[in-house]
Amino acid sequence: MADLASLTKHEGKVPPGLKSNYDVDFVVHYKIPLPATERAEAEAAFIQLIQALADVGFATEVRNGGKSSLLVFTKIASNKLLTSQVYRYRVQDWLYGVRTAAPNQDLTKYFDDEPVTEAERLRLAYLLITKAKNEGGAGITPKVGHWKHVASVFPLHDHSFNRQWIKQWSTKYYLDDADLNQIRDKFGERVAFYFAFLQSYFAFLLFPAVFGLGAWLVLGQFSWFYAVVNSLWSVVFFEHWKTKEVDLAVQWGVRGVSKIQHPRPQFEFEREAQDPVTGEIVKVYSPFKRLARQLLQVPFALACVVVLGGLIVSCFAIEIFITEVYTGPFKQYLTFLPTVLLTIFMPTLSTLLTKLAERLTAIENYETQDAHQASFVQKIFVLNFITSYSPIFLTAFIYVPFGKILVPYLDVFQLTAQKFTTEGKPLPTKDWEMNPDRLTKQVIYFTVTAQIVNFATEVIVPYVKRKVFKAVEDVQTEIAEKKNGEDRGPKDVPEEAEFLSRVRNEAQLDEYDVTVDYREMVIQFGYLSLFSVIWPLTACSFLVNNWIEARSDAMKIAISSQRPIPWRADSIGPWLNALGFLSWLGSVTSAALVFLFNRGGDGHETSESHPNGSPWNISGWALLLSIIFAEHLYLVVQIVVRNVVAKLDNPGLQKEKAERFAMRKKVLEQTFGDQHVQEESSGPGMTGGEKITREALEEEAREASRSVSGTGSPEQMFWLRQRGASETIHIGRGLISEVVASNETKAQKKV
Ligand SMILES: [Ca+2]
Repeated sequence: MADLASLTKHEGKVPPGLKSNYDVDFVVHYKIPLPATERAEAEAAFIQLIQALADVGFATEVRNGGKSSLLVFTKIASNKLLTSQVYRYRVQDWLYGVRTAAPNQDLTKYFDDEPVTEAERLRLAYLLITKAKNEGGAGITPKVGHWKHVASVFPLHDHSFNRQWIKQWSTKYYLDDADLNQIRDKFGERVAFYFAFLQSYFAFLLFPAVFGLGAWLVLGQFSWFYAVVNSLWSVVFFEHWKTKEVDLAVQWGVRGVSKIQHPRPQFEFEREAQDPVTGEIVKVYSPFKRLARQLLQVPFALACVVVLGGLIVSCFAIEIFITEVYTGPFKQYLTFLPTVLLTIFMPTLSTLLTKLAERLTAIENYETQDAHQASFVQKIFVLNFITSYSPIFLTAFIYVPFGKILVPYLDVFQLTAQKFTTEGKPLPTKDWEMNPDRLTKQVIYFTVTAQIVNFATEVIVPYVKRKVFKAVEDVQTEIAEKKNGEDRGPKDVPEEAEFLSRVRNEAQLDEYDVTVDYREMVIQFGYLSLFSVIWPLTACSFLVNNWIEARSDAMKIAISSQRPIPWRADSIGPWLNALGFLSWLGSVTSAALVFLFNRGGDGHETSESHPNGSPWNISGWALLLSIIFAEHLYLVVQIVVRNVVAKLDNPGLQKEKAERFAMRKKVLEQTFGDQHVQEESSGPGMTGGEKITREALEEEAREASRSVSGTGSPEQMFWLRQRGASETIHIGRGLISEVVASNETKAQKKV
């Protein structure tokens, strides 16, 4: 903990860059619906929003958000409320075993020893905004149900930090612990874990990169020696990361936080029942019903295989026909046909299936965010597994060994094409011969070209898109201004104008989703583990790519995303399983590839032993492979069964859970007195002292305004424009009617 304290010490003072954030904790981006009919409802919801925020102890200020929206700035109004919240959550951490020592009862001394970090403050503020009302929060769920007009709730970027961060990283070869700790302090452990994983993986890639280069020069492709070493490396990396993950969690003081679950607001319970052990009222949803819904994952996986697999197989077949059989006119153009088909259909189908995966996960109705996320990640992994690896599987295990039998069936294309030609003449074709370079070329495509394409779609495309949108918008505004002869931009107070335009900009950015980045890296690891025996230089390509990846992901967070909410995490979560699975599958595919493509024994394939598309060459190894596959199939079944069984709570575990719950409740009661009996409920005010009410907060704000009147710092002035929730509501309603009215006049002008 000494480490943690020293890290957080300097956070107590506000660094100069943060000053420009006007002490804002969170910004609520509130969209105003344009139809005048919805005005009353939007206004009512806005009033409820401000009231809900004020009730849990937030000071609020409202400003014009541009593009018919409002920006509601919030900050935890009093230091007392903040420290009480922090203290409460730290006690909870201790009860869950996340902290080894109980927080000191002497609060002043305690917060001197271990000050509140920025990430901690933001996390607690966010929980206070989003937690359900009966759990002491404001119950605001962005985009969901009653709060559908709340587009997002986001913290503001610390721009001076971001600038320094990007500058620092782009001039460094290697990221050390201090760099990761910085990420952790600013963006929370969840994001820090991603970068820690990326860094570990990058460091581990050095070995296969050097070894791969050597193998490529000396051993050639499909060397059994390379396969064995590569499989061993995968296992060592996986096991190393498992230990490293625990080590980091301990260092960061978050070991076990995954046990503290955040309830999902969308969870629907069947009934409320009394817990037999604790007597607590708990929300119940039948685990068997859930299991039945979880079983829908099987048809989902099958649908993915059929839809995506079907598309890939068709494009694959068309490609082989055009490039390897067809010899007629326009061949050079037709070669692009499968690529065009894939680029059109693949993203569309992937998006559709991802939506379906989201839907399925939602109806599985999980109680907690973590369980929901884990289940979603599982489905995403299945989807990406198929799209990423099936083309190579097809070539290696279908095209090469069975080509001689299957390719003649591609005459289907010839017959189809013949119907459309006027003469009905057969298409010019040649006898098929297997293309021995096909497999290698494919692997190079996925491990080099596709990585570059990924980089472009991840960083460059969104950047250009935003620039273009902005330019178009500027032109539109200019035209509108000329036409109407009036200034349509929001009228800001000059000293705030720059700040507000920056916030409006941040409100338009995407939310950062660390899942996307994990997916990219885990899938990449799969190529190395599964297929690098085909092309041993794979790791060299990844080494270069991942150096850039870490920097471009940092830029993605700093420039093109809203600042992430600093969630905690004690591991990379469900991706660990995916990693273990790929590392294991790698040993199977590598062995199969070596058996199939290299039977020379000395690592140098000879032309007569190399498979050439005729299955008659397959003999002994087929038997061996069947045995390996059968044995591994057994392992897969075992893992699936184990997971299913583990999901069904058994009575012993339930009892233990209930007893722990009772213990925590008792300690909390003793610590916080009678008024806060429920463990998770933590309204403002505690330790039996005076209760923090909205009136008291407003009074505090008024008093502060008297003392600074007109001479305060920009921050103080910012928060004093609207004194108390009622003024925020008043101004906000005014802004809403302005927007609705200007929309109406615009509509009339058009008519
Ligand atoms: Ca990335």
